[in-house]
Amino acid sequence: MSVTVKNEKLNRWIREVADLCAPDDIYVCSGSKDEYRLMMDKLIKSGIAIPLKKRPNSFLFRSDPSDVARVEDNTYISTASREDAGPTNNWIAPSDLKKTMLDLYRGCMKGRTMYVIPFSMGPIGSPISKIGIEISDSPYVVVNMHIMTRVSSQVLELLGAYGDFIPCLHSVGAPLAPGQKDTKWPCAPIEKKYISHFPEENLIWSYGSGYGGNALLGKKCLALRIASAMAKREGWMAEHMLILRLTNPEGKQYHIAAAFPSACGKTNLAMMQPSIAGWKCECIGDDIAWMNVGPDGRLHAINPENGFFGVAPGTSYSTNPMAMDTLKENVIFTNCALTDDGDVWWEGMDGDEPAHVIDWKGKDWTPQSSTDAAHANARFTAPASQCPVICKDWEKPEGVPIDIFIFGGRRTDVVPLVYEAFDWDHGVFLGATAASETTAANIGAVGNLRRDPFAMKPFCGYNMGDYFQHWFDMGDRLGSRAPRVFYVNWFRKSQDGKFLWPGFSDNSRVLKWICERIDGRVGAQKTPIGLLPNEKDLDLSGLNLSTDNMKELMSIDLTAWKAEVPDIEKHFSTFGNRMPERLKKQFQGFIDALGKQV
Ligand code: OXD
Ligand code: MN
Repeated sequence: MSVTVKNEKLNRWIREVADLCAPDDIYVCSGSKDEYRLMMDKLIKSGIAIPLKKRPNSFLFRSDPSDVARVEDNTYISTASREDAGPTNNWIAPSDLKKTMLDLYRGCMKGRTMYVIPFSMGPIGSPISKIGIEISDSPYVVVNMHIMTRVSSQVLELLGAYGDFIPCLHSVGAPLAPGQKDTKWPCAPIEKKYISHFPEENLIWSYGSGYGGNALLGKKCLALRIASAMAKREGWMAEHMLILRLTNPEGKQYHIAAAFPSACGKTNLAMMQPSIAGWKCECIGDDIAWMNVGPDGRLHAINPENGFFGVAPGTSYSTNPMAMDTLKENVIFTNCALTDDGDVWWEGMDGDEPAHVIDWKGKDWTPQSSTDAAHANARFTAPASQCPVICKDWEKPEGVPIDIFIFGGRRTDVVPLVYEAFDWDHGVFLGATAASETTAANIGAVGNLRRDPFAMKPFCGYNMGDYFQHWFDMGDRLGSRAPRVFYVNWFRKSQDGKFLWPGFSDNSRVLKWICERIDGRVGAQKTPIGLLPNEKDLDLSGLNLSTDNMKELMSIDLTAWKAEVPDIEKHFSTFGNRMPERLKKQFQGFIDALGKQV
């Protein structure tokens, strides 16, 4: 049953949207288990959700083949001045963008129900949490939001009559004429998709896509793009980072926040089980960190999400056993393959390839088929609380104190396995120059190198030059209590194209070195790019890694690094006068250090 709304602003907004979008019905969500079940029942009846015989309370959805990932080219940061959105964002003036989108929204929910979804990013009632209301005409969005955020009528109670919230408007952009039969995945063509953010008024408007970050507006749109702009204004940080707790054999805890571009193994690292004896790793979050300076002067992080929206292909008991155990029940799968015995399957799963499945497009597939059975960006939506290694403190309202920041990306060459920044400012330089080969998480070419500063290029809701300055400002506030900064690359390959580092649980060896660095237990070699491990300090016990591999993993090819300089210069030049002087100084220092090593 639809919940009664007492909040004035919300009632006004619901009326405005209903007048504009003309839905057949309005339903205000309570977030209850019954609501989830009823919605799923309807989705099953209409053939949209496929219940999985092998996994209790779990369902498979198939999207339209044109709607399979985030659409960065159609994503906008709409600020009054173009400069405030900056060179990394698409920009249209708010009045023009609103005019275009209002035309699209007019009548766009005809034949559909308009769902009003009250949700909290972060534990309900925590001072760090933010309340959002998503209005959407997609029942798929409702059930996913139930898992990914805290959807609850308690949120409405918290709002009371006059409380404020972040309005997130979403439509799949596919009105139905009277009697028209719906498709299984309604959406608009690419030229009509708009994922728009108005950070100056904390407002999100999304139109035309039903997939992931385009439609589940609490995640990338609110918790990163809008939140990053709020964080800049209010003196905190909203980052594209996993959060984990590592405990050493003596019981000392270290909290790590790590930024990697999409589909670079963040979920795997967040749930990693160390291969080295006595070390323990617990997951706090796998994608987003909100961080505030605490009363102790340290940076405290919370995970604003409630679930994992992870990339399925490549996930297996060998790459991420804890994710596999998280996925046993109560999961929504999207664009995975369906096995003949009623389970999901994807490329890279354990065991033999099945002899036959129904692929993500709903067609028969056998190992002889020339296409993948699951889409490369097929996803699972799973409650974080189901993860066997979820940290007991993951919902602590005050968050966990961060000791270590790690940046990284997917680089087949040039970048060594691990190195440390000389200091905070150098760490900002490492974050600002981070680069990665592109993946399937975004619509576009796969495998090109792109600069993805702090893994935030697609998610920073304001000018990235100002974002860099914000990092310097936060460093100044934190002083000696600031986390230490490291850079890693798990993806370096040998000349013959093989990965040089085993990765996954063996990444714990790298994390161990990082912890030992901050405890002052190990030294490091100073190189032009940063501080590298001394040869004997990385714990490689029990690992059958040739010395040649290790040498190559740690090697610094100065010619290759010098070749990066023009690209960094081009990247930095795009920020014009928003480029912080301190970052220019770091860049000059890097060039000078390389120059000295001829
Ligand atoms: C994600 C992404 O889905 O970064 O987390 O694309
Ligand atoms: Mn992400």
